[in-house]
Amino acid sequence: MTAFLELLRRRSSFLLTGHENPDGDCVGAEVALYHLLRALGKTVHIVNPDPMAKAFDFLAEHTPFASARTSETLPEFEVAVLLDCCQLSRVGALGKRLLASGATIAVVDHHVGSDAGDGSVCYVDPTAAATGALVRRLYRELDVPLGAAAAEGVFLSLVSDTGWFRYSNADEEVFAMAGELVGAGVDASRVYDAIHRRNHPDSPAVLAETLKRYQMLHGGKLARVSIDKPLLERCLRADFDTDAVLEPLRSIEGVEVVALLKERFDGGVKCSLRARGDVDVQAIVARFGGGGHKKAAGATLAMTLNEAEAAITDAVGAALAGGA
Ligand SMILES: [Mn+2]
Repeated sequence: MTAFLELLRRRSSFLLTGHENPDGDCVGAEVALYHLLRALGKTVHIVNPDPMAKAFDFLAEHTPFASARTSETLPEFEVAVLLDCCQLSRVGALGKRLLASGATIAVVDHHVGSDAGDGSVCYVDPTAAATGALVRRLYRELDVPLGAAAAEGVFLSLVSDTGWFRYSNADEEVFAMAGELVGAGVDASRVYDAIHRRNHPDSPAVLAETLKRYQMLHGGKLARVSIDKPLLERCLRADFDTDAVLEPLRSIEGVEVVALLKERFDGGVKCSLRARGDVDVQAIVARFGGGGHKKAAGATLAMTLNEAEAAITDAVGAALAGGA
């Protein structure tokens, strides 16, 4: 943290970015760091590889967001900060532009192994529940008061990565921060409604169709669902967050691992694993070049959907047997 704080103090212009299809932790942490840097008198821009998802558009009320897809030129910056990821390859086509800029690459992240990524200055803590929690700690170190917009950002980070405080990473720091953030004016139910209660009219039908395809494997310990390209197209048309299928599967008694496999339009299969109990899904995806956390991890597999189903099922089976 010390080296990262030093970087914030010494440099004057920053570009904040995160992984493709930025999730709530990523954009929430960006918002919080944006307002911290502004409070320190710095020049700062948020430029993400992709446009903001509709679910998070309420953040734009107080914080400007740009997308690299629509920005021909990047603003001037001395430091690029990757949030909630650590590799330029995760930032899509923007990664090459950041590298070519010659700017210092910094990383703020809570994924396992992120200090070995592309950052020359890293603030990484895999024990933190969310990247937004790390940014909150920076406010404290620098003695900068947390404003309303930043508080909403940190709150979004926490609820995104803890599943609204249900997962085992919802630790004492998370609950203490949540109380403090609500005290600072965050309207939790407004945030919930903004994210989860503005769904497309087709979303229940798409959820039903997706859930129809789940399979129970390994004696009921693995629940697996696959989304092929035609179904993925329907999901996209209904602006449907496919992660919504994880919870009903995770809720089945005896399930230890949930696997969501999505065929990608540009080839390969995106696999997301969630664990309940002791299985380390980060170790499972590591052998496929993926990453994440012990209980939530993902990888992109250069395989057909059928091949990926078999490979993931085998790997989860080995982990369940204690051979991960
Ligand atoms: Mn995260």
